[in-house]
Parts: sequence; structure tokens; C-alpha cells
Amino acid sequence: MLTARQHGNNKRTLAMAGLAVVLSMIFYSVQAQQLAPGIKTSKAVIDGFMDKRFGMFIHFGPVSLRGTEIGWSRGSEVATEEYDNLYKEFNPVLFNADAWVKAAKDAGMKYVTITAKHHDGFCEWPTAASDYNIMHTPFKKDIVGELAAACKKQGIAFCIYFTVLDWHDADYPVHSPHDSTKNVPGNMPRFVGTIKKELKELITQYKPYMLWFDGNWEKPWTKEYAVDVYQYIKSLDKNVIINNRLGKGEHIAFSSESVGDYLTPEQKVGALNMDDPWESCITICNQWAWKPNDEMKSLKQCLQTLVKTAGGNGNLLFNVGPMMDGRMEARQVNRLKEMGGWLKKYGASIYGTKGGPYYPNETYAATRKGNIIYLHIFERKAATPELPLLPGIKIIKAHFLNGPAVTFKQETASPIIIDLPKELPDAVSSVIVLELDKNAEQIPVIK
Ligand code: JFZ
Repeated sequence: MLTARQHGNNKRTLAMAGLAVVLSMIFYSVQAQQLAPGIKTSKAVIDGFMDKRFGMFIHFGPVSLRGTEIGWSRGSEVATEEYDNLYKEFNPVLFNADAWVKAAKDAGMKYVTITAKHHDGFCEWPTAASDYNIMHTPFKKDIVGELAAACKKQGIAFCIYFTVLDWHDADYPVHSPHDSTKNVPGNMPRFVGTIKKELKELITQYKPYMLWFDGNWEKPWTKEYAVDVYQYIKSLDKNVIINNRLGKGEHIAFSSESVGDYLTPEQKVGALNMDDPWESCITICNQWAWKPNDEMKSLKQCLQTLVKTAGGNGNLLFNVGPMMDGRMEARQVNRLKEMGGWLKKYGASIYGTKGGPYYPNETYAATRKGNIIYLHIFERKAATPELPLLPGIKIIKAHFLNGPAVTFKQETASPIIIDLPKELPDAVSSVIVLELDKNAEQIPVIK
């Protein structure tokens, strides 16, 4: 029993506690709009990421048994009930993390990003947060862990794709992108608690270099949650890089809604941008997850996508969807190897360069480093193509990268004229080295 006095004290304590809650809520809602100062990923870390230029995206999961799109085909091409039970027969016995990483390395890629959890909610690592994970499949092997270990062994950065929407989790209010009658009230605070638990496992166990968030566009996800999760991640590892799909707003431009370190144009090469770091994600075929007989891009398309991306000062995250047995398609691995063959010869014009000073177009793109402009010629449209002049800058020498000299004409007031040989040294993308008398990286972008 409590005395009247104790009651009174308790009332006061309660009132004060209540006031504290209200005050902290007001403080939180103001505070939560912004990241705590000094918490953003450092420029040095982001610069290191952008120097890599080329990475592998991997979309994989039980859906690969059907060959339809990951997440999105749930409740459309594949009935929800059927989709949600696919994990019971998911057994990619030929999965070999070393082979995947080797395919990435042979392509000249510098990082690998795996769908640890896509919109269908299936977790490819043995999480304690939900039973809907790889340990409850016949396979019972930690795909995320094996891939992380293989990346470490082969010296390539390991990264994780993670969605903040989960159409499978009862706490998440949206249960289908196709049918809003499936929506439920859910419990977002609890859901955010679950994803923090999952992220803690992923970060502490696998030490990812970068986290590729997704699923930020649905209504339940707010900027406040994004700020909270960003700060939480940084409390676990201050150097992990985070894409901009953790926050709200557009994928291709920063705004007051953005939370994250870099922009993420999807299925197209981003526009030249010398100010904001960006990475285009583009599929080698059409579908993100494996699809039988999906149309594959030609070597020319693949390489020019990479070159135009580098020419715009961005990275390319090039996607492969492994088959249900865990192997990547041989034709895709071969295509990647061809890209790697080109990069072995011409990698100096891609890795560690900046884009510009010219805007990429259908005929050429440019990259630059130190006193050099690398001019990437896609096509011999003319024998003597013209380049916009470089005010106050003298070209000292021009030659094909690892190849013969190139003659050119440079006058103060007219365009630069390049003399192309009858046949370009590379059928897909030839690289001309223009050696300048000044630092090329300081040249303002030329339209
Ligand atoms: C997202 C994912 O949904 C997709 O499955 C894949 O993982 C890709 C890399 O990222 O792409 C989107 C994002 C938003 C929409 C469609 C695809 N949308 O809003 O329609």
C-alpha cells in the first residue's frame, strides 16, 4: 500500500517523467532531422570508394528457383503463398563463393555487393532476428559469410545490399506493392528494431565496406528512421560507406530528405557530376535476379557503359543474377572476363581517374588524372574528329594508350583536331592519351 504522500510524490515523479518524455520528443523531432555533426563518412573513405570505379552487384535468393524478378514477382508472376515457401526447396549446391569472387576479379571489378535481404524478406545469413533465413533451407550454409570470407581472401571489397522495406514481415505495414488491400497497421518502431538487429549482425560479423540500402520510397519509411539507422551504423563502424537509399527523396540528387553518402542512378548511366559521388547500378541482362534466356548486353554495350560512367565521374555496379544451383551463367562469366581483358590493357584510363573535362556522348568520353586526359573513342565517325578547345592549355603529346603516336592540331581559337588512323586499335573503345602542360583535373567541365 502507498501512503497519500507517496502517491503525491509518485504523481509528481510521473508528471516530471511525462514532461521529460515530451521534451525529449520535441528535441528528438528537431534533432532527428539531421545527422549528429562529424558522423558522415569521411571524404577520404568516399574518395577511395570512387577510385574503385567498377563493382559487381549480385541479386540472388529462393526466387531464382522460378527465374522471375526478386521481390517484385511475389504476388504477381508467383503467388504469394508459393513464393514464401520457395526457401524450403532452395538448395544452391553449386554455390562457390570463391568462383563468384573470381568472376568479379577477372572482370576487373574492385568490390562485390550481395543481396543479403531483398524486398521478399528472406535473409541469406543465419540471423537471430527471423527464421526466414538460409539456415531453414535445405542448403543451410551462410551465403553472406562465405562470400565475405572469399572477398577477404581474394582482396576485393565486400559490400551488402539491404532493403528497409520488407513485404514479408508482419510488423512492416505494406505487404504487397501490387495490392494495397494487403496493408496492415504493423509496428514500425518494432520493425526498425528488427532491422537494426540484423544490421548489427551484418556489420559486426561480416565487416562490410559499404551498405547498399534500398526500399526507401514506401510511406512507412521516414527520414527520422534513416537518420537513426545511419547514426546507429556509424556507432558500430564509422567507416562503412552508405548509399543514399537509406534516406528519402530522389535516387539521383541530394536534397534535404537525403541520408547517405552517394547517389544511385538505376539502369542508366548517371549524368556527369564533379561534385557529388555516384554509382549507377545496371544489369548485364534485363532482370536483376536470374532469368532463363534473358537478353545479355554485348561487350560493346558493357564496356561503353563502364567508360561512360567513368567519363561522368561515377562508379558502375554491374549486376549478375546467379542461377538456382548457385552458379553464374557461363556466358555472363565470359562476358565479364572480356571486360576484364579490356581493363587489363586500358585500366589506367578508368581506375583512380576523374570524369571529364568533356561530357560523355555517343562518340567519345573523357577521363583524367594528373596531366593526362584519356580520350575514349567509341566509333570512328570521322577521320578527323574535333574536340572543344582547352582554353590556356597546351597538348604536349598524344598517343594511343599502349600504342602508337596520334597526330593532332591545336590552335588557340579553334577546336582541337585529332587525326584518327583508318582502323582504331580497339574495336570497342580505343583510348588516346593527351598529355597536357597543366593538371587536367583542374579544368572546368566543357559542354
Ligand atoms: C530497386 C529494387 O526494387 C530492385 O529489385 C533492385 O534491387 C534495384 C537495384 O533496386 O529498384 C527499384 C526501385 C524502385 C522502383 C523499382 C525498382 N519503383 O519505385 O518502382
